[in-house]
Amino acid sequence: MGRLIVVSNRVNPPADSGVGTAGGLAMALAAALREDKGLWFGWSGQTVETYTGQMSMQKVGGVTVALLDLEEQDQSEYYNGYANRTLWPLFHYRTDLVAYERSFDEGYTRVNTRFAETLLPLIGPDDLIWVQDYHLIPLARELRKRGVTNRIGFFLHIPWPARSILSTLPRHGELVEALFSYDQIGFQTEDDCENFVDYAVHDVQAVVSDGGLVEAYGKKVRAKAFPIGIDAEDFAETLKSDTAEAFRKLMVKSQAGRKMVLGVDRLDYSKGLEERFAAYETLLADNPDLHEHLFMLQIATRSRDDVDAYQDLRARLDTISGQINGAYATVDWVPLRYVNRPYRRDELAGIYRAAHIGLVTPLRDGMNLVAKEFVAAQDPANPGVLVLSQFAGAAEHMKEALIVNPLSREDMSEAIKKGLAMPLKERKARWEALYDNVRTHDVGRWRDQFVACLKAA
Ligand code: ADQ
Repeated sequence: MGRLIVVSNRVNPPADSGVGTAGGLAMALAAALREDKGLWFGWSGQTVETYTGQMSMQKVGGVTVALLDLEEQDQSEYYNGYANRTLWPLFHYRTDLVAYERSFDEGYTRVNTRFAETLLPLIGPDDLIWVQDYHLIPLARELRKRGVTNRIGFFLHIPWPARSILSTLPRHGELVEALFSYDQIGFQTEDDCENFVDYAVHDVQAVVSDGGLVEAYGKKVRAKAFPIGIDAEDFAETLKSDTAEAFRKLMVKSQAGRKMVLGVDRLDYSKGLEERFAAYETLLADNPDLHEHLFMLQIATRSRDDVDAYQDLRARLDTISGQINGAYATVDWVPLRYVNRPYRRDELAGIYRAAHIGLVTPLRDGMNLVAKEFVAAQDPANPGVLVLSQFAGAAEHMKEALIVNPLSREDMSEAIKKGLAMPLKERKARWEALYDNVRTHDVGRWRDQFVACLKAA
């Protein structure tokens, strides 16, 4: 029996001492790799002056990782370029922010080729290869060119856009054709999967048969939704930790009896932070009776600082948050606490638990694990309310949340108000249904189903 080989842009297995602080995805992949004596391959995050193709192998937390150094030009064209300035905005429907540059295309292909060449000698005849995310769409094509016949699967963590959006990308056909070098492609939602099939059927006359087999370019690929989840069991453990409890207490104390509306996101334009602040301002403007009885805590950790759109967004959020506090704060009430520093998972768990409302309102999101973590962190006897964007992948399965359109500040403001006033009985009923889903559809199930399906392909 072969091993599992996971390939992703960055490699981050939890270190032995890092249990409770690493993300659920890293933990789930690492667990599978440990069981299978597998390998995790990717970019080291380091750049060297001249690319040598040398890779370093090491064991981290019982997982073998192989890391490749790239050149600075690779980082700017492939990572900051095609991945984060072309595909990320495009797949999140922000055609206004998409940069199309030939050099980005070239960098993307070059790095995928480099990944393939370096990985090639490590692949055994029966190994199963699982490629993660939009940075590496062409990797299977590059491996096939070099004679690899192993099963190769691909999972996309972000949305797959509608056909009309995708077709604004120069050479979009090439990108789609590259996906047909995989045996299986997984999406977060049925909607994403339908978007892919719709493109394949209309633009390349693909034939679709039972079980999601899509045939085009003389190849067949299985396209299917595999919604990702959190590691619910581990999260429950984290929640019991001393740090989580200390943070919960700290928050309760600092709330001073006021209700807390909480947002936790990477500082990213896809997360709808400006719209969220605007909705909160509408809530304050329309409801003077709520003043001093609530506050909003938005944790927005800086991300992709090298990309202009992220710097611009940060500047706008600084302005808007200042305006809200300037207009509404009193000597002993700050209506909006806006925080850019990062928090650990165990700290976040305690903060989630102290919240009355969880605001998860992205304009587009593959899944959104914050929504699931918020639910998992609630006190069953007195749970908070999740306000969730209809455009988060999570909304496909979390129907008992208060579902909102993040583009409507009135919609969101009303949902927050409704959540704050929701009777305990209704809060419990909604939470129980949500938690049941979070617990059963966890990250272990996501991984096992993807791998089992790929093995059977
Ligand atoms: P992300 O866009 O990073 O992930 P998300 O799923 O919300 O988004 O968060 C991933 C993890 O980061 C969560 O575990 C969360 O706790 C943590 N995180 C987020 N903001 C944080 C903050 N300010 N401080 C500390 N931790 C924070 C991409 C896709 C998502 C998809 C995931 C997994 O964009 O749609 O759900 O991959 O597939």
